[in-house]
Amino acid sequence: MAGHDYEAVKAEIKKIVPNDEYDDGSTGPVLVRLAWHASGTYDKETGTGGSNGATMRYKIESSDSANNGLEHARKFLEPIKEKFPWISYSDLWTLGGVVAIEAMGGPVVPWKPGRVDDVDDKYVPPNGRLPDASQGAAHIRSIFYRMGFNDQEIVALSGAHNLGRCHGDRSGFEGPWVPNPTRFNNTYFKLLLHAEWVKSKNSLGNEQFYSDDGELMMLPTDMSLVTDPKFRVWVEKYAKDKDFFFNDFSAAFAKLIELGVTRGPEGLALRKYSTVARARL
Ligand code: HIF
Repeated sequence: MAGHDYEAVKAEIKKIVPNDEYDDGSTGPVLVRLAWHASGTYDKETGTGGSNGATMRYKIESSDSANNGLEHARKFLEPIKEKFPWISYSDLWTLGGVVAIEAMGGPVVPWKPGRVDDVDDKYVPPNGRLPDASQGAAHIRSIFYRMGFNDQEIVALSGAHNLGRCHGDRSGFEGPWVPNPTRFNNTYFKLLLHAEWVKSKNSLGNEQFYSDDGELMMLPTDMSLVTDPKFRVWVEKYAKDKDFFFNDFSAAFAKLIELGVTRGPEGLALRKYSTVARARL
C-alpha cells in the first residue's frame, strides 16, 4: 500500500530467521509452513479459505491439529507486527514465508501487499482442509486440485520439504528430509529418487520412511511423488535442474499465497463477502 515501507518489514523478518535457540538454528522453516497453512485452506469452488483474513488468529483454525506448532511462527512474527502495526497479519504471515525462503538461499517469490484481516471468526474455513501426511497421491491431488493447482505445481511446491523437520509432538512424524534443512535447494528431489527408503513405524507408532542410516525421513505423501508416474516425471526434472525447480517453485508459491485474495482496482484485497466489493467485481 502506498506510503508503507515493506522493505523495512522485510529487513526485520530477515533478522529473526537465524535463531540459535530454535530448531537447527533457524525460524525459517516454520515461517514457511505458517505462510503455506494460512493459504492452503482455499477452496476454489466456494472461494472460501486462503491467506486473506489471517483467520488462523481464531481458535477454530489455530486448534486444527494440522496447525500444531505454528504458534511458534506466529510468536516469532509478533514483535514485527508491534513495530509495524499498519501491516495486516495476513500480509505479515505470507511475507514471513517469502523472506524466509530467500534468506535460506531459495528463489525470490513475488509477493503483493494489501491483504485485509478479518474482524471476527465468521469466515474461518472448516478444519480438515490441509493434507494428511499418512495418505498418498489421490489424497494430495484432491487437496491441491481443490486449491487450483496441477500436478507440476504440486511437485514444485513439494520441494519446500527441503526445509525443516517433523516434530513428533506436533504431527506424529519425526525427523528432517535432508541433511541441511535450513538451506533451500533441490536435495529433497535427489534424495527421493536416489536414497534407499525403508518403511517403518516411528516411536509414535506412525509409518514413515527412513534412510538407511535412519537420519533422514520421508512422509508417505512424499513417497507418493516417486511412486505415482505422473508426479515422478516432475521429480526427475527438478532433481536434475535446480534453476528449473527454483523458477517453478517461485511461481507456485506466489500462487499459493495469493489464494483467496480478490484484488480490487488498486490491487488491494477486498474484504471477504463484502456485498459492495463483490458488486464492483
Ligand atoms: Fe509440509 N509438513 N506438508 N509443506 N512443511 C510438515 C512440515 C513442513 C505435509 C505435511 C507436513 C507442504 C506440503 C505438505 C513445510 C512446507 C510445506 C510436517 C511436519 C508435516 C507432517 C510438521 C511438524 O511435525 O512440525 C503434507 C502432507 C503436505 C502435502 C503434500 C508444502 C509443499 C511441500 C505446500 C509446503 O510448502 C515446511 C517448511 C515444514 C517444516 C516445518 C518446521 O517446523 O520445520
